[in-house]
Amino acid sequence: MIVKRYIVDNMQEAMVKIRYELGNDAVIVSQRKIRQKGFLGFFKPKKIEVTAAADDKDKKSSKHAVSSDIEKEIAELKNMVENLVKNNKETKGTKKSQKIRIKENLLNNDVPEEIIENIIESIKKENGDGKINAKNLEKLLIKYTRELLKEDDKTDSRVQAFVGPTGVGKTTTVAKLASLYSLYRNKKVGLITIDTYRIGAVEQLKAYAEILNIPFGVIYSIKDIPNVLNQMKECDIILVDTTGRSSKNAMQIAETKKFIEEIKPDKISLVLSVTTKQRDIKSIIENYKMLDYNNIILTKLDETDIYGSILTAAYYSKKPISYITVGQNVPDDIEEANSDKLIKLVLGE
Ligand SMILES: Nc1nc2c(ncn2[C@@H]2O[C@H](COP(=O)(O)OP(=O)(O)OP(=O)(O)O)[C@@H](O)[C@H]2O)c(=O)[nH]1
Ligand SMILES: [Mg+2]
Repeated sequence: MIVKRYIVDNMQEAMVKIRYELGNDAVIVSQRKIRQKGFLGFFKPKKIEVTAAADDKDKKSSKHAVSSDIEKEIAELKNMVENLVKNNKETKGTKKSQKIRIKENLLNNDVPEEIIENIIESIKKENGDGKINAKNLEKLLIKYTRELLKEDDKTDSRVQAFVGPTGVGKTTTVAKLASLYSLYRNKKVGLITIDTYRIGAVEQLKAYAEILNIPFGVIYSIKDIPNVLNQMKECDIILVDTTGRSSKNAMQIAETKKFIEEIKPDKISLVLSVTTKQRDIKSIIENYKMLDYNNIILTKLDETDIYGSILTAAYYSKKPISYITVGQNVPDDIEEANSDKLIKLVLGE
């Protein structure tokens, strides 16, 4: 028995290939519509995955003894397929149908309507009255996405604070960065936490400090700040972990702000998980503006295939994305973000 999988545009094409390769007695085992990964996949027509099976003997005999009738039939089918493909190409590419497709597909990907309208407007503006075909749509999308996904300046600021909602991975990210700086970049790193709110939070960061054999300090109240910072005066890099705050609770964020104002970090990173709903990302980004963060770190990219939230985060914050994290392992699962990498994630390869 031979089983083969075909990725085709339509069933006629599948039939031609199956008959030619597996013979007349081949049977179709399954067929399903498939789509490519990433945003660009949404703009491409769906393909069909067809699995066909044939007896080994059938294939050999039929392949060698294709009768002229079958050859004729194949030629006809080929012709049909070519015509179909041609017609398809001609009907695609009108401005209206592309616009509707962009909208539908981005909505499917959970991208907020406002961003979609903005994308369509930019493409319309850029393109004038010209016809949009799949190819220049791709180009414009890449261009637009690149504008949104600004590069981070990547300066290693001395005092860096990490803020964000509960459970997004702030402490884990701080531990990853502490390891990178101390093990790979030979920096003297100090760790500080102001999270004395969640049970076990102090111990969590302290454990990493002990493994890395680096100084560790806890800020219980604002008056501790000068002292704890002073203990770390020898450090090249000081990473400050904070309490997870619900973005809906402005009072809690204001509480963190009091500490941040006194610590005066050189850089504040807003840590966000890409598994967060798009609408929530928008409100987190807005409500945390109170803390005047400089850049964004996106976590848990390993937990999803839909990367629309990268675009959402960049669009609403207008801040660069500095790191992405891709798993629970310290320190391995963190990567510096750059525009090319982010564009690939958002739009697909
Ligand atoms: N899959 C995955 N899990 C992650 C990632 N980063 C962190 N986590 C996990 O997310 C959970 C919460 O991580 P923490 O670092 O404690 O999150 P936090 O933001 O400090 O949480 P709070 O201090 O409670 O606000 C842990 O189980 C981490 O292992 C990541 O990139 N991918
Ligand atoms: Mg934490």
